[in-house]
Amino acid sequence: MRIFVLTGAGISAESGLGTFRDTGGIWERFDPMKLATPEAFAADPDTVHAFYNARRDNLRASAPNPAHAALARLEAGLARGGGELFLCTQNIDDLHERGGSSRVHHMHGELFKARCTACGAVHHWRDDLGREDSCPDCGARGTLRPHIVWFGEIPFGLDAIGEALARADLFVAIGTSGSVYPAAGLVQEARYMGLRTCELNLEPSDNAHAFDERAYGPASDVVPEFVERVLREIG
Ligand code: BJW
Repeated sequence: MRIFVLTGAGISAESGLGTFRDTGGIWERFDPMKLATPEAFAADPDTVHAFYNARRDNLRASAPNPAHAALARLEAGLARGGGELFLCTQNIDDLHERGGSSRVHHMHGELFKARCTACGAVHHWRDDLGREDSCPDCGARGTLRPHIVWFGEIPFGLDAIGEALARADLFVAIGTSGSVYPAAGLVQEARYMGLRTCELNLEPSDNAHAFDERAYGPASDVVPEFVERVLREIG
């Protein structure tokens, strides 16, 4: 069996990382147009760096929850049976990796990476980032930006996503509101390709009608239940 899983901020909510659009979410407290666009970064890099430095602090202090661990068990279980898990996350955190997943496709980038706008090199970067920092590869100063996909930028690895969807049997969306494209359109692509579709979320998403199966509750409950059921089915 081949499963394509798309995760969103809801899977990391119980790890203490905020979601974006829930009540009290990140975009209720901060204006995304002033923080998560290339234009915002060009106009005021210090404010954008400060926002992501605070998010890095928060991520360093957080830990994976049972939903992340369950997806790692699913990856191992499917691989044992000759199947595959393609884990595609919109999240910029590293909680899937810390939860034990070995292959994670970060379509919106990674908070613990920085990219040089001069030479294009991507570097692991766990600490604060600012205009005083230099690129370890080319030495240019003030050219590093968060390795994150902002509004108006093209998500990473869309070809790999399309290929993985084309060879999957089941599409599962976990903890995502289904409001940011192109990720939000993947469930429809999956349907056109004939995949079964399943939503696991705290509550019905904007796309809930597009799913064949749905289970609602906190990710730390519904994801392990789903994974144990799949692992029993594949024996
Ligand atoms: C729980 C839970 C618990 C809570 N347990 N669940 C039509 C087509 C194509 C593009 C567009 C289009 N219309 C508009 C666009 C442009 C735009 C867009 O979609 N805008 C919308 C807002 C309308 N898209 C873009 O700009 C994208 N690029 C693009 O389109 O390029 C053009 C192109 C594409 C393809 C081919 C050719 C050209 C880029 C989007 C980049 C998104 N970036 C962000 C910020 C990242 C950096 C940062 O973190 O600061 O990514 S925005 C933010 O939203 C973040 C997330 O990854 C993304 C999705 O949010 P997510 O994960 O769904 O979170 P929430 O908060 O929305 O939902 C949480 C869910 O969890 C809820 O359902 C809760 O119920 C649930 N939940 N607690 C389980 N305990």
